[in-house]
Amino acid sequence: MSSKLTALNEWVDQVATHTRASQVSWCDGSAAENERLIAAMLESGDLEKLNPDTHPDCYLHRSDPDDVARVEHLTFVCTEDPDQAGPNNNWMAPAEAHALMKGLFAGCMEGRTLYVVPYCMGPVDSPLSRCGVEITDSPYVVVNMRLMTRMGADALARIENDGHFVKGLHSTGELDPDRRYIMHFPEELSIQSFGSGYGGNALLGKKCHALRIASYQARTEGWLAEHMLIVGIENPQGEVRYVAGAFPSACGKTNLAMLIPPAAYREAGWKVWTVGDDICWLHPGEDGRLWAINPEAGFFGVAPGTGNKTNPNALAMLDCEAIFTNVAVTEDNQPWWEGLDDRVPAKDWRGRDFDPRQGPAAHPNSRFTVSIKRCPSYSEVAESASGVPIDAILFGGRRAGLAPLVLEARDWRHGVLLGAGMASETTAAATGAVGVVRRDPMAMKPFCGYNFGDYWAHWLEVGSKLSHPPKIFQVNWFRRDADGRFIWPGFSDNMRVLEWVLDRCLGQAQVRETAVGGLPEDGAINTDGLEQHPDMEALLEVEPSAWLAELDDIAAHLEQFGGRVPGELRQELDRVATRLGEAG
Ligand code: OXD
Ligand code: MN
Repeated sequence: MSSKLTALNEWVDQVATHTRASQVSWCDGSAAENERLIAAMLESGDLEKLNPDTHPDCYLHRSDPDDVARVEHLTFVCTEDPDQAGPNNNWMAPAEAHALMKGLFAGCMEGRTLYVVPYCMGPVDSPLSRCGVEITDSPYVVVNMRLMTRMGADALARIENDGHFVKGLHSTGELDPDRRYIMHFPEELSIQSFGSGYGGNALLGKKCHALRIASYQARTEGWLAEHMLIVGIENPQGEVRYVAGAFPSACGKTNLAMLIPPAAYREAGWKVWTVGDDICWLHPGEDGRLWAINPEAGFFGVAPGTGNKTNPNALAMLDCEAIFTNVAVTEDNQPWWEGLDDRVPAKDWRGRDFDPRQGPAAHPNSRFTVSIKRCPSYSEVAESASGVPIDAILFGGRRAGLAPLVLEARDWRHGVLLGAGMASETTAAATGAVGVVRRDPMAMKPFCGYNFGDYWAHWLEVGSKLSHPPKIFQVNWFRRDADGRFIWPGFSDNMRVLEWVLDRCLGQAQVRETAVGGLPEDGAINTDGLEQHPDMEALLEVEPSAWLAELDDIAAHLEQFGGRVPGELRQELDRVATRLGEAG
């Protein structure tokens, strides 16, 4: 091993000694290694083989029933100064967190193999990518990391070249919820996660590295690490424009990233290309535009609700080489979840005979893991070292009322306010109550590794460096009528909104300026061919008194961050409120 890797070797030795691991295995990411790990997990019962005729090389993992989602209340950002982490994070002093974790990790790998997993977030040859090494005692984590990141020998070679990497230490421990912590040390570029095997808590490249640690790092280096999908829209002239979109967990990012345009659009020559479904790293380019890479190499998607109407591309990629976690199975051992089709499953996610009285067959946060390359709409630009230029940024939430289908920000500063004011109903992706409206700025509430006040200032700073910034829009696919029914059909028909958005980027489509932002003019959103004509007036309604109350609530939310909130953001809020008052 070269001298550049000394720090890595020393760290591995030190962890192996402290955890009393029985063996150390350096992962090279090869197919042979993957096969060995899968065979061992089939043997131990960690994985079950699914129907090899319908789903070759697909496996089911049933997690501990108490370990099925991210645990935000056990997730900490540990910086010397608590204000650095901000009220948006749980904070613990680094020394205290280190002492706590040292106690938990002591001897925890006795009788277990310690896997060293080198990985690269982003294309291995891209200057925008960043590497990490995860030490874990979970073979399930290793096989998932192989799908979700560029893992193994190439990543190790890059680490040797870079000379630095993010250190992630993980053990499933005893899966005891009372001995479970996800600790981030942004100042040390390190992560320690104990007591959970669930994706967002255990696949450390994803939320822990690519969002919490990377957002912190991005601030010091002048870029943005965001909870966003990246999608390319090709028009009939063959021009592709890229859109990034931030939506809270389980609000349809994966579906939007893989959208298939409605028939009339397809016939006219529109195509949609998938670049990423969850995380986006945005860098100001020399041309004054914002360039994006997807740091991930796979999807860790929510299974329930994925069906032929909502996301046929996802279904097509899930019939081979996928890992399913906490889904149900049919009589003939095919994976099944609510929203897939009308078959009745045989076993639920806990492996019990399915009985609807015991709740849904698949866990509401059950997941699939699969390589992005298996997606029929996968775009090879996902491998581009320079990334893709972004024309539009969407901020979306799940809101039954208030927020219109689409709203255009007047400029970057107004767009940052729309992002900072985002709110959404909570979902099953995290433990806790579902369906409660909470503020989720830029969909980063669970993922921003530093104080939101500083984060918004950083957004404004990045915008000031862009001579051609993307246009920013707020969208809401989830508005409901008085009877609680969704008004907008969503899914592939969201293409209609994207068309308007992209036309706006070219300065073409018609817009009606209002106090809160630009709305599509009557008839500007194409509704031709929709089975049912949606009530566009209700979808685009902006009710001044409700918005004034919303602005008050946003102001109160910003106040939590006190002096760290940039003055410009406060001024922007006042400006919108004044205009709204005048208009009212
Ligand atoms: C995810 C999440 O897993 O946001 O992507 O929870
Ligand atoms: Mn996510």
